[in-house]
Amino acid sequence: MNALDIAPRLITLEGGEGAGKSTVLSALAQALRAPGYEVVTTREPGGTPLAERIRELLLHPDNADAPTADTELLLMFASRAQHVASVVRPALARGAWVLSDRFTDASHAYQGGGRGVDRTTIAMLESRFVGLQPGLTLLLDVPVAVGRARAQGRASSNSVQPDRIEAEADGFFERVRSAYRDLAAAQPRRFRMIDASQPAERVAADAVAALDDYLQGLPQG
Ligand code: Z5A
Repeated sequence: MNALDIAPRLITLEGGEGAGKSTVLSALAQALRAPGYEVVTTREPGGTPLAERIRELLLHPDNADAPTADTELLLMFASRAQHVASVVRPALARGAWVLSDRFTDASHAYQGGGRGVDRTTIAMLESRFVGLQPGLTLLLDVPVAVGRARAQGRASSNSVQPDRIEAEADGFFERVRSAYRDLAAAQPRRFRMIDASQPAERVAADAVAALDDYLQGLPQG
């Protein structure tokens, strides 16, 4: 299996439902743009027109022919392969920073931890179709009940139904959270864990402080 190339300018945000990734992504983008860096903000599943269509297939709430765990995994990686080839790699190649709302760690947490897909299969797909690892990953950690209550609050104020994955039971999200925390513990140089149960401004401030700390540790140039 090929080793993953570490991309110092690729920063990813991870966490459970309602962790507040969207708010933090804007704060990080602003912090990086202030000194004049080019920043590309993107997300997974999605990030290109084709990958966004795969996202719709993945999240559609119609469970009559719901994807199996293997189909879900392969669709996540199909979306990611397209995203990496058409957005992430070209941006990194021209020297831009890429901020992605979720990346491969989400497959380790949701399909690995949540669905029980074996980690060797996920690692093989990551090596073959991604080949890249972020330099920094911020894990927004929040108790499942808190994150779900936020997501439900937003859904009811926008009158939208939960998508297929949001409709999973609490036990699924507890396994996802635990898998994320295990990933962070296993790779302490790449991961910074942020307490996302705090008020949104505090979470954003902690995330920007973690970014500053990361930038200080990078070689100049
Ligand atoms: N998925 C997967 O299974 N495998 C993969 O490989 C990948 C993804 C890449 C879609 O992802 C689904 O795909 C997701 C994982 C799976 N399934 N689930 N669940 P997504 O990232 O698009 O979906 P999401 O995690 O459901 O997004 P989200 O709930 O929108 O999370 P968020 O971006 O972290 O939250 P937010 O939009 O910033 O905030 C949610 C609400 O909470 C909103 O009303 C905010 O105003 C409020 N909020 C945010 N922060 C706070 C604080 N600190 N206090 C109070 N209220 C807050």
